[in-house]
Amino acid sequence: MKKLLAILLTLALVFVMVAACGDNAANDDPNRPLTIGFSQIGSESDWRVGNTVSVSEAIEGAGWTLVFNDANQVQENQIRAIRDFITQGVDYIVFGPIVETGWDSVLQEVKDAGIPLVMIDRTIDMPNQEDYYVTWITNNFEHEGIAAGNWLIDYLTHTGRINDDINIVELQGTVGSGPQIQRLAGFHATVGAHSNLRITQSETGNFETEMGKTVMEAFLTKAAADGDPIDVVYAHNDGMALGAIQAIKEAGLTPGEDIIIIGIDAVALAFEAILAGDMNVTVECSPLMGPTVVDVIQQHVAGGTPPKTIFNNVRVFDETLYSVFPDRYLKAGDDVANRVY
Ligand code: GYE
Repeated sequence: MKKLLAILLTLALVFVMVAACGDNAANDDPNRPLTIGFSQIGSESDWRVGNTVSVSEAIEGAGWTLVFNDANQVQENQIRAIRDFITQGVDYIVFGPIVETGWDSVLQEVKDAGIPLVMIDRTIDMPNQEDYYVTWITNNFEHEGIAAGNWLIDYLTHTGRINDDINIVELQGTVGSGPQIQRLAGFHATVGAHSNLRITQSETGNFETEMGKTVMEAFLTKAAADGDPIDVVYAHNDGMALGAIQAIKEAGLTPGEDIIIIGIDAVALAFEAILAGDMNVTVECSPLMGPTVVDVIQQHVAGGTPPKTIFNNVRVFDETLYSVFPDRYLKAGDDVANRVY
């Protein structure tokens, strides 16, 4: 009887050791093949497409399996995609949140499932949010808004208009998204120091070119009815700035001259518009996060602790002030060949 018990105990011990070994090997081997679920917001802009390509190519380039979902700018779709990733048992989730709030339940579910999350791009707003992701790879949206405002102040100073009454219209991003909230706040705080610089109209264009054009048409109609012409367009992304440029041309005005055009992202089409004289400036916000995503996952899978937050730099490109303030602005023409999105 004693012998049988000893055999059974030994067997149980061996079983536990084998199971533990198998588990450790799976967790500790940094070269094991991974499956990565990537929940993307949508494909609303060239920035977004550039982001999707960068992250997808990097994941596949690392030899991992990519499970991709495009939520078509609908939060519920993102929540559903993340739940599907949990059901499928992916090894990591890469997630760019469309808006700041409403993620508490689903991110708790990810945590409970023990799946590490890498957050990219936009901010979230929830209690103890840092407990829910390994790393957050992003851009500083408030600084982008401040940079756009400072460029305008420098430009108006340089052209002798800083004391004139200036009417600014604003095309906002997706309502409730981090870049919409922070690009608005940064810009308003900066131009707000000058009482003659007034934001006369401000509406969302949902980060989409077509909607930017439609909203700009309405802005132009109202400005004409009020007899109070628009001097500046501040668009929360280049796509909407490009839509506004079309609307301005169709209204018989000259964008870049009659109306100053400010965008954010630094997409290739914005560089073309700046070189053509249709647009005045773009503030860079890099979507090329793929290599950093892979780097973070590789560090984490090998047992390391990657940095909690990784910010890209803010650079500002134009064709006028770069020569006046070489420490603040870069010449668009010098960087046009490097635009990959
Ligand atoms: O500026 C815009 C895109 O979240 C920073 O989303 C991103 C923004 C980007 O659609 O073009």
